[in-house]
Amino acid sequence: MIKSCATIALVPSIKSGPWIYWDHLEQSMAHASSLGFDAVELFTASADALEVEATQLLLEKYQLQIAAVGTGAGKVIHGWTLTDSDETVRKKAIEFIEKMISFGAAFQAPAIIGSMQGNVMSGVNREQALGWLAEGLRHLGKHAASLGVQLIYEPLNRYETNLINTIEEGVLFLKTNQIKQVGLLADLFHMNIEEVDMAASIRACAGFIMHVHFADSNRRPVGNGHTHFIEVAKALKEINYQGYVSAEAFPWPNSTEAAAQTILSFKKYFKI
Ligand code: LER
Ligand code: MN
Repeated sequence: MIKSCATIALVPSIKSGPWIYWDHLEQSMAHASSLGFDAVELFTASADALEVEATQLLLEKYQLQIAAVGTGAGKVIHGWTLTDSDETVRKKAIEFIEKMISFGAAFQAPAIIGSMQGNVMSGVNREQALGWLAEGLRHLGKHAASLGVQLIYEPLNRYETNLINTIEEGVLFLKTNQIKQVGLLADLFHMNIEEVDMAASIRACAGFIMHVHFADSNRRPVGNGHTHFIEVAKALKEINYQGYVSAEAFPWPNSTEAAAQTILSFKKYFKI
């Protein structure tokens, strides 16, 4: 069964980002729950930004799961990535993500590595950067597996990384480097920019897709752009995808309407 999810960002310094809810954890959870969402995806400043027990109580109160936790704050706040040319920075990135994996594991939720992958920096050759990425993912994948959770790697569009831009390249990278404990995130906004045929790519990556970011072509909530969701949903059902479609979209025109539009689209494409 494919499940619904909405993103909540609790990092004030990145206010312009593509997240449905902002600022207030409990209010956001209450609203998501009232609309019938199954889960929330959290984007926090650090692994200790939220108290585990208090968060657990909120999840019970609002009958929600945590679908995943984002690690991007390590880059947006501190500038750390897994492919920085400076070894001490790469170590900080690893430590930050390890803690986020442990935080997520308290809720049986996987961590996502998106912007923390970084870029091939000037002065670094591509093989070296991909080598650091492989090393980092292998190490972090083992940490996640030791805690009984998945680790999810997210290819991003060309304006956000020059490492890996399509999910098919992502599968090839994981296979070539024998990174067995890591799966992929199919972000439908990035895929709309990079893939030749979104549905065909989803079929080609069957077995690797562990999480989906649900946004339209312009990154507005699904239904406000021109992506062909009938085809996308058909492909996800065909590969027997059983995870979340998580709305990582701009809160357009505002959070409450964005959430309502998302659940409407979720029902339209996945509940038939
Ligand atoms: C960034 O564009 C993105 O899609 C996030 O999920 C990764 O941090
Ligand atoms: Mn994403």
